[in-house]
Amino acid sequence: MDNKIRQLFPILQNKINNKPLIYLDNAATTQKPRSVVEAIEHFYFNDNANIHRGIYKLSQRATNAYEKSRKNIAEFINAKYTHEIIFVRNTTEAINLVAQSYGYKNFKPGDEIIISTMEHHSNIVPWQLICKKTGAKLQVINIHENGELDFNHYEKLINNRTKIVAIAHASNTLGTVNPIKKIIAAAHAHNIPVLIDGAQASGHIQIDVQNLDCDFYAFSAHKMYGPTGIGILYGKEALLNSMPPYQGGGDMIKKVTFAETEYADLPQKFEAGTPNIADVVGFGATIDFIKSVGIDVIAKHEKELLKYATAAFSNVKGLKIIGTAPEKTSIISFILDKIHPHDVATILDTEGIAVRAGHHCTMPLMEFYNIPGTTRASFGLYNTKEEIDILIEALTKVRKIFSR
Ligand code: C6P
Repeated sequence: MDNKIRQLFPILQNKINNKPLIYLDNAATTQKPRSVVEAIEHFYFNDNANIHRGIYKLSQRATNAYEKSRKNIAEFINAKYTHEIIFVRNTTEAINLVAQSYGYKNFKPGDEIIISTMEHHSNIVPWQLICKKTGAKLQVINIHENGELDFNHYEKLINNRTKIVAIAHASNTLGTVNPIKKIIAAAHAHNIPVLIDGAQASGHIQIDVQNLDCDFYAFSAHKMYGPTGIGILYGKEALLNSMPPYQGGGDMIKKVTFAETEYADLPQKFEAGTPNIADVVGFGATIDFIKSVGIDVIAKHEKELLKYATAAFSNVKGLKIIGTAPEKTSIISFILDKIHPHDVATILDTEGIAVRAGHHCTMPLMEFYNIPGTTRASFGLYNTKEEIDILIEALTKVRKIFSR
């Protein structure tokens, strides 16, 4: 990846603690290119009005910009219909929507929901909430020590009580990319729908929802160079049509009387209230940005960084990588001797290096590995091998400080 890409991200010119910023926390959120920020600014300066309501020109312009983004995203993930894209705040809200709407309608006491040991809390807690309401229960797929899913165990868990499978495309802590096509096919053989948590895949891997044949797919714009506060839930038309809205309000109705309400068609049925219009527009610009670079180019660059970093990390004494599955995204979690991950991250910060430390919202996974947390470096399209070299040097420094 050339330097031109880095120049598109003004924040990367920053100094932190008098050192050039080395941003390696892309799994938490990515930085934003100028084009995305400018698209949001342009919207507020030129097109801002509420959508779907106005008779006047400006409101029509705002509506067009909003709906254009939906179309852009639908095409990007190869959805069959644009109205299969529901705008939500983030991946978390998308999963809550499915749990509260699909789950509330379909789950009965004794029913089962399959998730896995490596899930983010956002793909655990929403299911626990609906389990409490409906009497359904969670079944958890085991993983192997290297962070790969135990597919045999998954197949054993599927039975006639299984009502949904909800699984991460890629793990935010381990980097493991799950064989979701196989997972989906196995569930569909029993007519069980599958939700994919795509938070760590979108922006890194080409997503084709029709090819995957997933029933639901969720992701957040902010993890793919887009704005915070906006994400999508993709759902197959028939499933979304069968589900009740889980929030009521303006813009999701056809007719309201005090006796009853007739809901709007998709996608409005699930978009109650004034949405995050400007960030939807920014999300559209994000897709344009990714397309202009090329998702394959991004994937190739990140693969190279992962390979380079994995080799470099194995030369650091006392460092153990947590998560060594053969298929990974550009995420490396590690422990360094007995040094607490927070101490590692704090010292790295003094060198201008931003990494995340802790349980990464995967506490059950930490329990599986019997560790309190890890330090995590996660790479994006603007990261370089030189930055990895500086990280390695800094880790050696951390070890020295703690060996005194
Ligand atoms: N993981 C991380 O540092 P939201 O916050 O809704 O945009 O994304 C939630 C989420 C869901 N699933 C996975 C696999 C994720 O990684 C995340 C977010 C961030 O790892 C913040 S905790």
